[in-house]
Amino acid sequence: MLNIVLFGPPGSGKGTQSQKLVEKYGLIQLSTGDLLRGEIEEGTALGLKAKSLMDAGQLVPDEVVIGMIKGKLDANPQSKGFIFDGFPRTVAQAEALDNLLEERNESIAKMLALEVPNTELITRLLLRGKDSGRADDQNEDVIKDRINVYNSKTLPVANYYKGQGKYVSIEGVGEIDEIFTLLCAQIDVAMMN
Ligand code: B4P
Repeated sequence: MLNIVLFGPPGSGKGTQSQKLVEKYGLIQLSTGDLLRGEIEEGTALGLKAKSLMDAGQLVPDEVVIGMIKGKLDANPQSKGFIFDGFPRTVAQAEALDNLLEERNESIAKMLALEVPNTELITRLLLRGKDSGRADDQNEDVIKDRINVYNSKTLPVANYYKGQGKYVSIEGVGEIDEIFTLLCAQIDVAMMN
């Protein structure tokens, strides 16, 4: 099984690249953002609780997203591996993920971290906001709040994986296919180990 964490600030291309990686490698994408938006669409109690936090650019509580990931791991025991997209976003989530994988005799192979400057992130998200209907992409202040939350709560997750020797920085500005090639090169190496 090959398990990859695709990491980066909001708008760095995690969702975009995950879809291409799924197609090429047959891995399962676990995007906590997509899972939460699914709950909102279905009008579940969890979705209702998550919506106000997401619209304001804040993180949903750790136990909620950890529970969702556990459910998906349990539901896909035969998977070739997972791409964790937008998860973990806190050190507590990273620790919980390690525990969940350890219980299954699995581990994270690499964290691939997309590096994109803030100005580019804001431009991309405002552009997506024009037709995505996502409230969190439509207001520049909310986007800036999301970047601030990323810097304070999520960036420490990079150090967590650096400590395990699993962190790899990837240039996230450029053509989508060029960035995809950089990611694939890292995944191909991980698959050989
Ligand atoms: P997410 O759904 O994870 O949203 P995101 O980080 O904003 O998106 P992503 O980074 O995947 O977007 P992409 O670059 O692909 O999270 C939304 C919210 O959910 C969070 O704020 C939080 O409230 C909650 N949440 C999710 N996970 C959580 C967790 N684990 N814990 C707690 N709360 C959680 O795309 C951005 C745009 O850029 C697209 O329009 C794309 O076309 C464009 N783009 C991509 N690559 C490009 C390139 N190379 N050049 C130009 N444009 C590009």
